[in-house]
Amino acid sequence: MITLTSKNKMTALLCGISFLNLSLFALAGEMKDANDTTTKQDRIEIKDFAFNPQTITVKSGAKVTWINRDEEPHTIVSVEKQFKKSTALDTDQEFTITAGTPGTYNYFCSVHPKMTGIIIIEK
Ligand SMILES: [Cu+2]
Repeated sequence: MITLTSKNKMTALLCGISFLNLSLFALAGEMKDANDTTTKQDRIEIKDFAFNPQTITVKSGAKVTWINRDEEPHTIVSVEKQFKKSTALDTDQEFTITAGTPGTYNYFCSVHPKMTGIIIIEK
């Protein structure tokens, strides 16, 4: 049985702290990795009542993600109902679809129908 002297307690505490730091580093590393994978995704930012980029070309099977950077809610609705429409996206909320059959997909925001965008899906 080991009795903790105050020096030992300090060492134990320091070990605890460095362990915590290590896990924080590990966590930060994982978060960075996660960000790296998201940058590989095709992202469309919704800002100032517009889709940016307005036209995007992606490969079939790729994920397309919209993120709302406005304070207003926006939706993503396929003109010809080629994909499931989104719910109203709040600020910083995302919506992702997987690009399917190659073709041209027009979409708009049902809250502000003047907001339109195009996804071109290639093979
Ligand atoms: Cu909108």
